[in-house]
Amino acid sequence: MKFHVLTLFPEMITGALSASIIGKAMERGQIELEAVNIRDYTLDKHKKVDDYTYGGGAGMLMAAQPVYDAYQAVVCQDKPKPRTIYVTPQGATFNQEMAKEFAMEEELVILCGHYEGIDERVLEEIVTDYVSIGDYVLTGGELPAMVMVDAIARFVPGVLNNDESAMTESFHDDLLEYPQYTRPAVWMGKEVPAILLSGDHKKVEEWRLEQSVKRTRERRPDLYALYEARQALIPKKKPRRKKF
Ligand code: 6GU
Repeated sequence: MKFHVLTLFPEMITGALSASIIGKAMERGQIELEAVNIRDYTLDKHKKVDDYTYGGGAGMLMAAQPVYDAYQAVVCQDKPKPRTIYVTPQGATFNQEMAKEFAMEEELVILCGHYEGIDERVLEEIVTDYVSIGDYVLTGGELPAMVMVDAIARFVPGVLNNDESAMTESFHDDLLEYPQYTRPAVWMGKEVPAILLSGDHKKVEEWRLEQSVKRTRERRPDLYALYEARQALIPKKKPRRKKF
């Protein structure tokens, strides 16, 4: 899968995403990441990409021309238009389902805004999806773009190893992860729950599900309500969970 990130700060994107699991996936050729500097496409002789807003008001706006030309440089004329995400607090809130859906695309363009935003006309022309990462305002779209690339790339086949993907796919829907422990068995006087040392796999699974349910109820009542509603619909089926 190929990501094209249109940004004024390409080094932010490539720097942060070349480490760890995503970096490894790029080395293996499972994902490609191209950060395109919108400034390289301005026709302004001073390399300016922003301008004042019509109608007045504070702040500057990214002009349509450099954004459109950067977009044209990454899309193939003979292929259908790729899905193009504009990262904006005015978008729909990003979630795991959206990550999964975007991961089915062969190519994805992610547009990062700066200043007070981007001229509406170029957005109308190229954007297919308006996506936010939550209800707070950041100084630019780069961090949200990185968040999305990371979350989407995890769903590309081969990016995660077996252990990592088993952790996400094989448990029970809508529940948070249970608490986990590693050696030593006693740390600062605190003991690992005895059941985890018992070797009784059935008991361990029951304990983990119980802990997941308790944790979800306490920390994410919104998710817990979903879980309960789903359980009520499928009373006979063994509960399944997925990790967040
Ligand atoms: Cl996608 N962009 C900006 N600038 N701020 C945000 C955001 C996006 N999502 C949450 N806050």
